[in-house]
Amino acid sequence: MIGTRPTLLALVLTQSGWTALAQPPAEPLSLWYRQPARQWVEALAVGNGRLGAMVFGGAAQERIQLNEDTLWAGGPYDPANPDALEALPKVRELIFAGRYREASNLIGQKMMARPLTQMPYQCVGDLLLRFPDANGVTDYRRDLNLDTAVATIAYTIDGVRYTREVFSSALDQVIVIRVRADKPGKVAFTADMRTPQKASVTVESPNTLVMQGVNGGSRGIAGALKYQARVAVAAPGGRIVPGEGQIAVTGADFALLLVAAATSYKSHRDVTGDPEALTKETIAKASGKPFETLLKDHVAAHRKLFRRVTLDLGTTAAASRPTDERIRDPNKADDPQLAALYFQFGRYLLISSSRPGCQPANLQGIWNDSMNPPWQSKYTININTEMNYWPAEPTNLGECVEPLVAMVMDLTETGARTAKTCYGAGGWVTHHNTDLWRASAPIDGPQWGMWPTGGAWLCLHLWDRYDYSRDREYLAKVYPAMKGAAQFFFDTLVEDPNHKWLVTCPSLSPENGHPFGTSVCAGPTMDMQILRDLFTHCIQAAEILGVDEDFRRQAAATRQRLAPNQIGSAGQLQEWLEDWDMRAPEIHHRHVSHLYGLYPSDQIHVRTTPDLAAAARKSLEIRGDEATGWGIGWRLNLWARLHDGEHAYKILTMLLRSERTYPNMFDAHPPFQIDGNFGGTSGIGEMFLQSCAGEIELLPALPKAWPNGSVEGLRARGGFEMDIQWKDGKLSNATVRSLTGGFCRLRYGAVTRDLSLAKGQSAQWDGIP
Ligand code: FUC
Repeated sequence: MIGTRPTLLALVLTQSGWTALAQPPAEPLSLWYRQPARQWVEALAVGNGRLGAMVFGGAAQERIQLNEDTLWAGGPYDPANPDALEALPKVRELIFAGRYREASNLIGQKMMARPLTQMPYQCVGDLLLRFPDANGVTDYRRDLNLDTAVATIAYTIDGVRYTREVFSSALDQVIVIRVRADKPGKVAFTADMRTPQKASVTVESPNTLVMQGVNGGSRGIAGALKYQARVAVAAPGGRIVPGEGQIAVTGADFALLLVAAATSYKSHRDVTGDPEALTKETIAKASGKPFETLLKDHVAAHRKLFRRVTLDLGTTAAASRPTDERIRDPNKADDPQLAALYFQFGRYLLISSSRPGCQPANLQGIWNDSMNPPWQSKYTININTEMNYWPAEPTNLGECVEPLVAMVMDLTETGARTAKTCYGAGGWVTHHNTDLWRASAPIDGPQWGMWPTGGAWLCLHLWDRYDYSRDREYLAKVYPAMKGAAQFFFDTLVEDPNHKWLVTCPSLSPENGHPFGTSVCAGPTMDMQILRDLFTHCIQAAEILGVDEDFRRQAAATRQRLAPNQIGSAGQLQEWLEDWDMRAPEIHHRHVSHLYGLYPSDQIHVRTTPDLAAAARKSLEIRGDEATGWGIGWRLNLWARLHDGEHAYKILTMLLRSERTYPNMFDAHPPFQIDGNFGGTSGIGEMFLQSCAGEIELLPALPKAWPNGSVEGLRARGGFEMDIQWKDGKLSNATVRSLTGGFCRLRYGAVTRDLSLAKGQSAQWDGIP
């Protein structure tokens, strides 16, 4: 039930006397706190994929910070540098001559995007509710119920219990806020809005606040978007008094606020939308529904996705403490439920920031209170955007990948221009970042931006969508994008004069400098691994679709000539063509790009390529455990793939520290970056189930800390859904369901079981030979 709370109140002695202390929410999958948010990373995030809100929960003032996922700076633009093509042969010559710094300088002069950085994702502004007489608050609680996707604030003043609920409805496309009191006529506040955008706030009598504005320009790219946010206020039993830029509510039994927001963005090349018409229509539709219906529909739409997976790692007394205290506590061993909560929070965030029809989740999902957020809150595709989607397929949220797929389709257009302008090549290319406008040229500077393999990595997600769903019709739609990505590399791979391998050039191993004063090089290991996957998936897709025999042959022949994975003198997996690893200036670098082959790919696997897996392990040991939030997230997945449950668990506890997890459970790079949340969710999942190297492996990295538990609803490649239970550290039962009909091989330790299941059929297995 929503809005319930235990009636039992604890009492604490404060300076002002005994006061009631709020109890934990009834729903264990909740984040909760005994005080309002003082800073943004304490506020609670709600979102419907497109509209986001950060809810602060103050008693005297509620701040609801708003986002709309198409409100970015700038307008359609093409940053590809027309001087690049001419410089390309010289750049390659310098690299193959070992004159890396000179190559880097020439790239800096001739090949980088204009402008050199991309457009920032920006905030809409704040909705502020100011409440009179907020003194003497007792029994305060603020929570976010992950199962209903509703944030609730409740407190008592003078014997009156006040409650506020906030959610962002995917069905009705509005943020809904209800303010209630348990005595009639007690609801009173004023509502107004503020924004750092070029915008005005007016009142459309009698009950609607309207913010309208235009987005800003950035780096010489003019703003081209209009936007509007509308807040409609209803206050049954009370009075609504419109004022100058604000609306006052007095004497109401409850109040209902509906927030709509939209921009004129229609696509990366079309900005002719009508935000006024859109927001008016949305509000008109939603206003026709009573609160209970809005809530019921919202909860149903959320649960349809959220409830597909359950995870039980056991619950201890620690789980009843407020979330911020649990995160602050260095002893995580006593609190197994925190890991389960973190896992589900990642799923919650993906559902809330990446629904079909929206923009993909950016560096901050959709939550950002700034005009110029860290790294512009863009799509960084040399790890971060991909990591956002790592949990999507395995944790049964395949639909949430749709915005990423749509973005890749856009990039095939803009990336084809960049391929032609900068490389004289066919197909399409995207470097290490993109933005709302799908900019695809190299940015920031040679040592970060000169990496042509971003689009190819994104294609892994196109393939995975198929591999998990086995939806042939979908595959036919995305196959041309995969083929176009491959085409670019057919046209641009060059022979490395030393070994005669085919390599990318210029490129780099994201964003790690080698011993020669830059990161620019030829054929970094990661590129070779990504291209091996791309060509393999292209061949498989073409076979399934029965098309393009010549192309398949070309892909196979090119794959054959890529530089292989190599083991270096320290026993490590080499990051570069040459054995430079131990001489690189930052051996503890946060990126572990050459380990792509181990995770997310399965080219390197403990069973199928044990020597390379041992080398990958060595590389990981040399790199060390400490890193940024996402760096730790990646390491977690890697240790799970190495089947080292104890090390994976150690890394997870590092991620759950207050240094890497803010009080509101957002990941701390620092600063906030959402990829660590998603990498964490995916890594926890990998500890229970790995679907790779042609098998579905159960409990491959189960740590001693979780001797008993269960996980239900995880997905595996081939269209399978899995439930797994374990007891005393051993598999006790597993159920596999086939969603599409097909063959699978289950594995538990050394024992395997081959199964052929019809569509809809399920089977049980306890892992005993
Ligand atoms: C890459 C990383 C940084 C950061 C940025 C958004 O450049 O190296 O750590 O995550 O993306």
